[in-house]
Amino acid sequence: MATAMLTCSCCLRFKYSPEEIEQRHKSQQIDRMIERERQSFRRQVKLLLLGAGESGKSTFLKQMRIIHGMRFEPEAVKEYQQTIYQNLVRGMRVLVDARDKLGIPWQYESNSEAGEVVLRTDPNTISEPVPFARLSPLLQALWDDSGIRTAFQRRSEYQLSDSVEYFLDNLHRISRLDWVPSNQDILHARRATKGVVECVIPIRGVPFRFVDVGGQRSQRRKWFQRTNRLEESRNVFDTIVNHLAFGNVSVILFLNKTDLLIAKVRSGHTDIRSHFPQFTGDPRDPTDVQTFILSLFSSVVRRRRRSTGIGGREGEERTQPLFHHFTTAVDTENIKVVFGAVRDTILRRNLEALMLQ
Ligand SMILES: Nc1nc2c(ncn2[C@@H]2O[C@H](COP(=O)(O)OP(=O)(O)OP(=O)(O)O)[C@@H](O)[C@H]2O)c(=O)[nH]1
Ligand SMILES: [Mg+2]
Repeated sequence: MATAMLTCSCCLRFKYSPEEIEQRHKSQQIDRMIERERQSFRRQVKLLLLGAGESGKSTFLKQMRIIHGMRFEPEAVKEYQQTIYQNLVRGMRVLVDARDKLGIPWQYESNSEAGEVVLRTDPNTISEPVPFARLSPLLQALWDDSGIRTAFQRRSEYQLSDSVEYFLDNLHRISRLDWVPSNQDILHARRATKGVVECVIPIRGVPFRFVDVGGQRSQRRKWFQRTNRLEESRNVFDTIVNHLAFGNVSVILFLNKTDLLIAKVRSGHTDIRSHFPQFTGDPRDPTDVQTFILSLFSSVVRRRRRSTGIGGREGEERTQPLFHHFTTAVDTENIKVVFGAVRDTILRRNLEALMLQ
């Protein structure tokens, strides 16, 4: 067999014209390219980011870009800048409205007028540095008012975007006419994902295809009336992990917003037992609360997941371990460490699967 493949070039000279040789060469090149593509497609890792709205899926994807050295294009940075101005105006409108509805008095009565101005401002009209800089002294005065701060502390009683505090604390810097959003600012920028966003990042020579699926908004509104965000997330996880279509898929659970959870538990403003009376640990101990939350999620895994054959016989029914990580998606160092572990596991399994083929 090996001898049949040893085509000597002197024979070719007699059999084929130079054009034919050139064509054969080209055709071989194309074959090799197709094979390379096929190999790369086989090795491709597809990562679906699923979860409730506002849980941090797009933020995780932004981190993937940052960590793997993919810069944000100037146009994208400009869009984030506009989003951040709007996040700030919207956030303050929610706070002013909440202060009023909760009946919290102003610290300085003069801020009542500033509140009115902000309520009358359409966030969509504030997308450029100059109009934003004009409005920002009012935003600052309001943020400094203890009435607004009290309303902010009671944010669990209404819906306020998680990044509002970060942006208001950085208002002075953001109001400068020459301000350009940093990576940290971009990570906090909040814009709901519409539809599906895909992004391929080569990692250690393997293409990772990240698919970011926007949270289901229509259902979310329904959920707000009867559940809290944690329950909403658990419902989404239940649907995914027990879904037939995902029987063969590895699931990694990211319990995100660890920074906010720790701050909340330590602040003493809320008590997990008011939502989950079955909690028996110390409500002021973040580790106790995290262990409990993890058990809430692992307890919904009903389906015996189908083994892919790795570490077990092909088609054998067995429960796959549930990998989990507590994450803070806005913290690049944290995501670097977590993703490093996830990446190594995925690449190892990928290699094992290829060797079994
Ligand atoms: N403090 C903190 N904020 C976070 C964290 N993860 C995400 N956020 C913020 O939470 C908000 C929502 O995050 P997104 O990434 O837009 O959420 P999503 O899951 O893509 O939401 P949809 O697109 O609506 O499905 C953004 O303002 C983020 O900056 C986190 O770990 N800690
Ligand atoms: Mg999103």
